[in-house]
Amino acid sequence: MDTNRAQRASMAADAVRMLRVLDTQGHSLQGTEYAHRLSEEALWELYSWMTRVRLLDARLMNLQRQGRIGFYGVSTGEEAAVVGSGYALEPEDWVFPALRQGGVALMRGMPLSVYVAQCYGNALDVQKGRQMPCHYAYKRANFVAWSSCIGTQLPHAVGTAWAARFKGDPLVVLAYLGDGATSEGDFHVAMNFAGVFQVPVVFFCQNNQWAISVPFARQTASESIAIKAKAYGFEGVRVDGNDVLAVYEVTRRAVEKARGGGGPTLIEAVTYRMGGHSSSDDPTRYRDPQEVEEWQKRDPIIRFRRYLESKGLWDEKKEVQLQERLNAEISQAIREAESAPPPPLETLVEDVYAEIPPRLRRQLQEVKRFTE
Ligand SMILES: Cc1ncc(C[n+]2csc(CCOP(=O)(O)OP(=O)(O)O)c2C)c(N)n1
Ligand SMILES: [Mg+2]
Repeated sequence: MDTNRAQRASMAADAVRMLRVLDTQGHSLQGTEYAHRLSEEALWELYSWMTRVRLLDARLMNLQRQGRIGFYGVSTGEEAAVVGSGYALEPEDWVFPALRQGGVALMRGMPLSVYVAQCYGNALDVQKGRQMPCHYAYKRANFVAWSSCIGTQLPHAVGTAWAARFKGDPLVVLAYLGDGATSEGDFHVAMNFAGVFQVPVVFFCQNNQWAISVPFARQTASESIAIKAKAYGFEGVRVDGNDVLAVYEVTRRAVEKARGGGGPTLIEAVTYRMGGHSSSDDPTRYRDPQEVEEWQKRDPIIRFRRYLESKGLWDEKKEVQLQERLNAEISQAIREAESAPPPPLETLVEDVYAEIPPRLRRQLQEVKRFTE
């Protein structure tokens, strides 16, 4: 085999086999080419982020159940995919999220109180209550608002990456999607354009096995999602999405490659949606509880905890302290969000026209007469 053919064959293999650093018991796999090189602080930081996301999801889902926020979608079971990929970015990079990557906004500097306020749509919410809950955006973190329409963020991400290439900005765009989004036209349009123009984008697909009630088996007849990249002329990599070290390593490599002018990569992180699709869903109506039990054994946080324990970096006491600290942070953020007023009525007519037209001013006055 010549070098190119050998390289292509190895790329195709990576798109089907699943790359791993830790086994399900948290043991480091020997001889892996994806061996990590993170400091002890970085390992603990990854663990803390995963734990923060899990606790935050549980607390916010409770707020939804109490009728204090309208809607919520957890990323429970997918924390390694979210945190491992987000950790591989630099501050100048851009993120186009899908439904479950709010944790990445936090990792990139979105304050927790602003994150919680987004779910309330109040005056602290930077989007002024105009988005559905869980559709976070934070400009200083280059974290772009998500449209609920599945897959639409992908052409936007590719356009942003293309613009960066034109301008010579050495930034990378991380575009998230779910397995369901791979059946949308926008996915294929984005992949094709990214391949032809070799833009610095990394597509990160959280294959959590379900798209609301549609199982992965009904989503594609391909061997994997990652292999779809081959048709568009670039690399696809399949990684164990519940192995935070593997996710980090694979994303880091893809980001480095894109930054160096090496073009796009499609990463498929194989994971599992442990909860319902959202607070509006009841998964017991369409999926086997045994399947959930099986995946619970592969819980990404427990797996990583075992690894940390084996390295002497985790014990019960540290866990209790961490959870107490995180819960206190979350409580404080909820208190701040709940004490904020609703967005000012003026926001109803702002941000569309450079100058508010007289007709909208009149309507605003009329609304004020009814509400004051
Ligand atoms: C274009 C479009 N079609 C259908 C829907 C309804 N819908 C909302 S989420 C979703 C499933 C998304 O599944 P996936 O991409 O796997 O992401 P996940 O929710 O599993 O993270 C669907 C079909 C939508 N929002 N937009
Ligand atoms: Mg899915």
